[in-house]
Amino acid sequence: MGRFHRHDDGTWHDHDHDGGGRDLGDLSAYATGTERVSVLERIFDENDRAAVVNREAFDAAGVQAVNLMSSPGAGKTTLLARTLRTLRDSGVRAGVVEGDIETSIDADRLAGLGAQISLLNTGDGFGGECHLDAPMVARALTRLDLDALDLVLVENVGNLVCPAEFDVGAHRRVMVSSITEGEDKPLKYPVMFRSIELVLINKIDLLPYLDFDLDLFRGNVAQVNPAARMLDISARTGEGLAGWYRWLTEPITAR
Ligand SMILES: Nc1nc2c(ncn2[C@@H]2O[C@H](COP(=O)(O)OP(=O)(O)O)[C@@H](O)[C@H]2O)c(=O)[nH]1
Ligand SMILES: [Mg+2]
Repeated sequence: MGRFHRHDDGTWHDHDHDGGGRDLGDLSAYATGTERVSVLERIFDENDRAAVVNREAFDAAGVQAVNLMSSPGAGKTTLLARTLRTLRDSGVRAGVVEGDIETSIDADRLAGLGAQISLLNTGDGFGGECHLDAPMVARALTRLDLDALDLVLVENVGNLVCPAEFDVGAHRRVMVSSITEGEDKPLKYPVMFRSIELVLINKIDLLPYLDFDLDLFRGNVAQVNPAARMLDISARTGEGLAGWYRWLTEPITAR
């Protein structure tokens, strides 16, 4: 599943080879015309069907699910660690699907914070995929007791391309973009920035040390996704996180 996937430039990519991936260009070496289209449609159909099943499982258990995406190192796990503590203190029962190609480093960092954690290593039987797909998340959900949860946070594999293209069955998508990554990323990765409803602009504590132009970045986000909400945060200091907790728990407290 999820072996071929679509890139922003319309080419396709094969990731069934020791995690490295192989560029297939327009796939003309494999198939042509309607045959090619049907292969790709089948892959996305299969993912989308599994995503619907995941969402139904969340809904049946009254769980709100959020897909958290970013490039590697933007601060997803740091943010999650802080978030899990706050959720625990406010009585929100949280679970995490922790997606990484290899290692349990992040899952270990999130242990002991009151949340159920289900680790998914895509290098472990999933071909080293650069993203989570819905069937993988379905597998991870078998290790969570959804009936005992209010919220599931999915930490996707760090990547600004692949995760945007796979619906994992979450209700909402959010990305962390740190100011060390530069202002141009919304323009370079528009599919990702278009796929989300909230951008957490992270590492704002580093602003005095960088030449990052916050207004330029915000303008670039708005250019590719005018509806996107943005929040300046520091997962390190906790600055700006009140807005994040409000966004995260709104659907739960509104019930
Ligand atoms: N200065 C600063 N560093 C941060 C912040 N958030 C994360 N980091 C650091 O960035 C690095 C990568 O963070 P991590 O949470 O592992 O990112 P992930 O790969 O997206 O999960 C770590 O060294 C964190 O301590 C922040 O808000 N400010
Ligand atoms: Mg991480």
